[in-house]
Formats: sequence, structure tokens, C-alpha cells
Amino acid sequence: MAEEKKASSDKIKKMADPMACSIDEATQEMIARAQELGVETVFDRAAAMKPCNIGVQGTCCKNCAMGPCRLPLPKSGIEGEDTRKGLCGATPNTIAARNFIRMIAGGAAAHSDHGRCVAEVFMSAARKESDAYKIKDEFKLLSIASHLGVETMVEVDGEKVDRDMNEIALEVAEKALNEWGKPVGELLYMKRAPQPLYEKWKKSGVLPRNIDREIVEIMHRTHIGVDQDFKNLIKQGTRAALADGWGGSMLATDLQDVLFGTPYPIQSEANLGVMKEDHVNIIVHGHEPVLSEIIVAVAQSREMIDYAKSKGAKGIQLGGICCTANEILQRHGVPPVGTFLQQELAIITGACDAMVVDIQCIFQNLANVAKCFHTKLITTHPIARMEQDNVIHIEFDEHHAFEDARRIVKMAIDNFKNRSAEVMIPKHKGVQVAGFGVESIEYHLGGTFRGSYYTLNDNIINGRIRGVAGVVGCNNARTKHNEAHITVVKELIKNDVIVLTTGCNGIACAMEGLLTPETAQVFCGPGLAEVCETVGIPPVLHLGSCVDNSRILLAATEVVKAGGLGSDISDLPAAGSAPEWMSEKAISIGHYFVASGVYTVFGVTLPTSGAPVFHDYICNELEKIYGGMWDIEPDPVEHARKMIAHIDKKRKALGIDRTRERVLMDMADRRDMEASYQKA
Ligand code: XCC
Ligand code: SF4
Repeated sequence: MAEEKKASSDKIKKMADPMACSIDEATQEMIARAQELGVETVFDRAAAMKPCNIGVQGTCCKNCAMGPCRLPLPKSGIEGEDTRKGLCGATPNTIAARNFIRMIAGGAAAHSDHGRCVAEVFMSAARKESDAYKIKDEFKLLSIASHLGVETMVEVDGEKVDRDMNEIALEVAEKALNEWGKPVGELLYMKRAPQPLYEKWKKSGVLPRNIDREIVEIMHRTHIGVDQDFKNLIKQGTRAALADGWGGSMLATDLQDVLFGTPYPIQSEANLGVMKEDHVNIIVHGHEPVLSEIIVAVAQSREMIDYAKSKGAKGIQLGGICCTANEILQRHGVPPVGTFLQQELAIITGACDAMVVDIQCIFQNLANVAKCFHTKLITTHPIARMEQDNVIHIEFDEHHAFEDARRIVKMAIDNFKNRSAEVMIPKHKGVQVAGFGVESIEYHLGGTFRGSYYTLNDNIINGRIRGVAGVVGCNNARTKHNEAHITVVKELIKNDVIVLTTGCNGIACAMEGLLTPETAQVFCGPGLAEVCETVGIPPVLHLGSCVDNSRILLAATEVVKAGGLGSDISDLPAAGSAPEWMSEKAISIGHYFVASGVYTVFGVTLPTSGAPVFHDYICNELEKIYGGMWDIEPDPVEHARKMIAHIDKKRKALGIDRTRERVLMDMADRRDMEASYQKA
């Protein structure tokens, strides 16, 4: 008996194999380092604990206390009628659909509540209540004003003149905030979509009314005994997901651009190797750029740099993790130190003097790891605190933003001297160009027709670019860190598919050096390589954080508008992917892509496998309604091939499959010519 107990506790201590956990050397080295120091990480926990086999299938219901009712697929499969039921009679399809749309509610709430915070800060800026935030990008303000029904011109003495910028900002702030809870109407941004798509949504009755309402309604409908039709449930999921993509997320992106500047291409680096042993290292982690923007400003001030020097450091090195990283990367070139799965490792370097977190994707275990080192772990958001007693909470408020940021940066500097001798920073880092967006794609790919998407479309039509893929999303400790991200992206660009990336996929690509123009010659097919070389862009364009997936929606809309590739997003030779997803936000993003007409493939697993009818509905039937549909493919090469097959299907439907064949023949011809030339 005692022996048995010992055996099982040994089993709990099962440790990860660093080489099997990640394709990234810095990550492998740091996992090994953690084990050497006896510090447990997510990789060890993933080795020790298996995921629940029923939850994974999406068929565990705990929506009332008669359950949890667990309805796994029988091992032998289902023959004849599926008689599985919960106590209330809920079928596996109902349960999986309810769980699925609750994930959408979680994801849409996260993105949109982030957006709301930004809108509130924007309101204080418009009211001039804060010295820290000002309207930085007036051009962007004017461009979004029209979509929110805000006049940018006024009549004075019978003449149209420019309206006062402050007045415009105030009304934009009011109209934007209204989108979360207005009592009547529909979300104003929905009309930014191509007209046929808007009509599809209208016809199917999925136009969101306001952002909060769609999320609340999911919670209502999934309560015991309400909506018991998986088709009707997913319809509400669609409405909430659209309220995220074309609402909360898009507003977050737009208002952040107005406040902090629209990103333009900027050079930087990525991976743990950007940390510097002789500098004060401050890492910001989470999603909202509202605080981190000010931390960047303060950390770069003469006052703070001098203060750091007075404490024996050579300077201050800022770094980011997750999407806060992407936000300050795209606007200031601050390098990400890693993706979601590297957050504990950044502290384990022993050189992280402060880790400042805001909201989303933050491991609670950071506090346990920080305990083993000198790192100050600082929470800053009233809705995101930690229970461990070594965590410092400095609640951030836009009305005294500089004060808060100064306190945080000073605390990090003062902590520099407390490092123990055990600093180990891996050397590896990648160089990158990030900061692309709807505006800069237009500029770079505008060619001779600068200021339009015409040249991009032309290159798609003539087949140099086979298609466009959005590859986004998280890491997941159930798969090898970054392996699927990088394999999928490489397979796509090898086949002349240009990739738009956001989130942790963007950071992964940066770490692997895929975000430089030079990579085009190494990894791309001949057509895409030629385009990248001509215009000097990387084959993988980093568009920012996860709320910036809205930039992908708008870029796709611009492509439709430029003409020649059909009349709707669903006509485009395009596909979406999240190879290593894990968050509820990813499900919301995936679903708004699907509902916007995009074929979207997820890696790892989908929580629908235990409900085959529902699974089939979202993977096949939805295409008939929106033109887009879900798919699941854990094998990364097959994953990319499915996307390419869809792209080719769309090219064929557009009648542009032949032009592509000609382009390939041209390249083959050229090679033949070269070969015969060399022989001669
Ligand atoms: Fe989080 Fe946005 Fe996912 Fe990365 S990609 S793990 S959600 S940080 Ni958004
Ligand atoms: Fe079970 Fe129905 Fe309650 Fe869910 S709602 S736990 S299926 S009884």
C-alpha cells in the first residue's frame, strides 16, 4: 500500500523532456535550466497531467447541479440512433453547442471588455482629463468617424468647413462606447463588410445588436432548459463572435491606433535572447497597451535611464510577452521575449527584475516561479489579481498613468541589485520587421498604383501570389511549442501563399526569423519570392495582437473592393488557421472568421468531436450560409495543404487557376533555360 502511494507520487513528479517540448532552442535550454533549479513549469505539468477525455470531446455538461453529465463517445463508435442524454435529456449536440458558444462568449467578452477599457481611456483623452493620453493619429480618427456616423465637416455660414477635432473625438468616444450597450439598432461597423456579406448576415438574422447583449444572451440561452437546438445555439454564437470581430476587437484596434498611433513597419528582435544581463529587464505581459504605452515612455526617459545607471545597470531593457508584446512591438519596436508558453521561462533567466501583467493569458504559476527568484511580479488591473502573497498590486488608473508607470519602473530598477548570481539568458533571438496593417499593406503592395490594393489583387490574379492566409493564435502545452506554427507557415509560403499573422503566431515567426524580407528567397515559392523581393516585404506580415485580427478582416474587405476577385470575402483565395490554439478567444476569432466567409482550420483538437452531428454542422453546413466553415487538422503539413486546396478551389471558381499554371510553367521554363545555358 505504502509502496503504491510512493509510486503514484513519483508519477506526479514526471518531468518534461525539454527537447520534445519545443522546437525553439532558447525554450529547450530554459526548460532544462528550470529542472536543474527544481522550478516546475507548464511543460512539467503537461507531462504529469492528462487532459480530461470527455471535456476534450466537448460533451461534459455542468450547467446545472444534477450533473456534471458526461457523454463521451462510446469506444466502438455509434451504430444506429445516438441515445446519449444528460439528466435533463440534453443531447451531445446540444451540450457541445452550448459549451462551444460559451467559449465564444468568454472570448468575445475578453476582447470586447479590453476594447471597452480602451474606449473609456479614449473618452478621458477626448475630454482632456488625462495628461498621459492624447489623440495621436488624427487621420485615423477621421477615417473611423465616418463609420460611426460622426460628421467630420460642418456648415458655417452656408459653407462646409472642417469640424473641430476635439468635437469629433468626443462624439467618436460617445458613439463608440454606445456600441457596448445601446438599446436599439445594430453594430455600426457591420456595414464596413462587403455588401453581400452584410446581406447574408441580415438574412440569417445574426447582425449583432450591441456587444454586451450578445454575450449575455449566450449565458441565458445555455442555462438549463432554454435553447436546445444546436443550430439555433450556434446562430447566437455567430452573433456574439461577429460582435467581437467587427465590434469589440475592431473598436479596440481603431481606438488604440488613434491614441497610440497606427503602426508602420518597424525593425526589432524576438526571443529570450533579447534580455540583457547588465540591464534592468522589465517585461510587460498581457493584452492592453494602455499601461504598457506609458511604461515604454517612462522607461525610455533620461531620468529613469540615469537612475538605472546610478544603480549599476547599463540601461533599461524592455520586453514583452503575449499580445501586450505585440502592441508595443508594432508601435515602438520593443522586442517580444517570447510567446505564451515562455512566460515562466523569462523569470527563470534570473534576470527579470519586474514582470508587469495586465489581463489575459497570464499564468497564475508566475507567482510561484517569481518566489524562487528576485523578480517583482506586479499586477495592475482591478479585474486581474493573484492570490499568492508575493504578488504586488499597483492598480493602474489613466488619471495618474505617469505616476503609476514611474513607480513600477523605479521598483524594477531598485530590484536590479537583488539578483542572485544565477543569471542565465539563452543567446537565441531572431530579427524581425513587424508593424504591418491595412494602411501599410496598401502602401507597400500598392506598386505604381500607390494607395490601392490593385497590385496585390493583380499578383493574386496572375498567380505570383497563390492566395492569402491568416495564421494566428496561441501556443498549447499539449503540442510541441511552435512546431505547428512554423511548419504551417513555411508550407504556405513555400506554396506562394502570403501569410498575415497576429498573436503568438507572430512572435513564433519572429523568433524563427520568418518576418524579414530576406527569408523570401530561402523559404518562398518563386512567385511570392519575386513579389517580396520587388516590394521589399517579408512573406509573413505581422499585423499585431489578437484584437488586430480585425485588421485581417478589413484587409480582406479592401481586397474584395479592389476588384477582380469576386464580390465577397468568401470568394477570395484565402484561408485562416490557428495551429496551436488554446484560448476561448481563439474560438471566438475562429468563428467570426468562419461567419465572415473564411475556411478556418484549427490544430490540436476541437471540443466538438464527441458530438458528430454538431461537428459536421459547423465543418460543412455553415459553408452554405456564410461561405466559410471550420476544420480541424492536427498534422501541420496536412493542415497547410488543406488550406492550399481550399485556396485552389477558390481560384478555380474565379477562373484564375489557369493564370497560375502559366506562371509555374514560366518558372519551369526559366529553370530549363538556365540549365541549358549552364550546359552550353
Ligand atoms: Fe494569448 Fe494574445 Fe493566444 Fe497568445 S495568441 S496565447 S490568446 S496572447 Ni492571442
Ligand atoms: Fe446534465 Fe442537463 Fe444539468 Fe447539463 S443541464 S448538467 S445535461 S442535467
